[in-house]
Amino acid sequence: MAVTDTATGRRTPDRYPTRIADRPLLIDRAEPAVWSNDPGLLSADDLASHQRDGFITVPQLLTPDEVTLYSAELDRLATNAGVKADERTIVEKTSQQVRSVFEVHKLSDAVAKLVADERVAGRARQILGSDVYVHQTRINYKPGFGGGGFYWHSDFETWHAEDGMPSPRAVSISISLTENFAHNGCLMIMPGSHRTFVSCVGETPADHYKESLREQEIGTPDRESLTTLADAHGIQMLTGAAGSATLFDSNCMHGSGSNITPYPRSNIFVVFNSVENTLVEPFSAPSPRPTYIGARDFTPLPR
Ligand code: 6CS
Ligand code: FE
Repeated sequence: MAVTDTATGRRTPDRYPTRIADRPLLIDRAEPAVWSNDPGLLSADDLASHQRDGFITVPQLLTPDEVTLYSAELDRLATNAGVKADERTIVEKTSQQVRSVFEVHKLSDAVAKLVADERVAGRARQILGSDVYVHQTRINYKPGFGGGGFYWHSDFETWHAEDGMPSPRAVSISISLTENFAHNGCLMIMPGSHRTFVSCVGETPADHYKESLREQEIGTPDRESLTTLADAHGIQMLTGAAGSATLFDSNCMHGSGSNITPYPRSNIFVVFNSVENTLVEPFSAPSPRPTYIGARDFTPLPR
């Protein structure tokens, strides 16, 4: 199977078929997680653990003053009536609390500056071994007393099927702006799961992304595949102080629980894609998602 880019006529083979069969499949990943040994803020040990586990933790990425600055920005956006009414804002299923705001780097100059910061984009370039562009940014607020969880999934499975991302040569960074505890819905990752692509069952309905961003059902792995991966790799809880960060590979099996504590788990997520891995037509969806979820401006971030 392949997809043809209608703009260029370029045909791209589909090495990760998903949402096309009536039973799940486990496919060995062909590509590395780390694409260079370039020197930079990440040490050789950091790069080795990203290659092995699929993620790296950065205990302090932001200074306390920066945490204060970006937290104020998150509060401004969450309480801004225009932002709340914007199509890029997703509210919780069970309440009208803001769940996520997408394309936040276009809504906040401060976030745009952070995205391009060497501490953030530079680490992504080191891992991906190329120039990078922004595929997606979002704030996940996960408010106290009811912030919804995110069921197990591979981001790459969705970005491949619905956005047309050819290979898993993309990396996310989750920057914590509140303390991420085990009890308030921290990120959970199966270390090493990024080396296996789980092909999911169930065709992608047209225009289902809005609902999916509130509670994903299509593109979620079956329980047998999840059990196989959890038995093989275990589950690690990525806790950390405000200002800490986690870089994680696009194909990590990850999720997070709901938050019934009084303490919000608010993080900024930035997804960097390699300029060598730009989007083509969706591999398994009737049409691409809007560009505020899967960007189609492939302009590299300045070094
Ligand atoms: O579909 C997406 O692009 C978004 N959904 C999840 C559950 N994680 C990645 C991303 O934010
Ligand atoms: Fe995700």
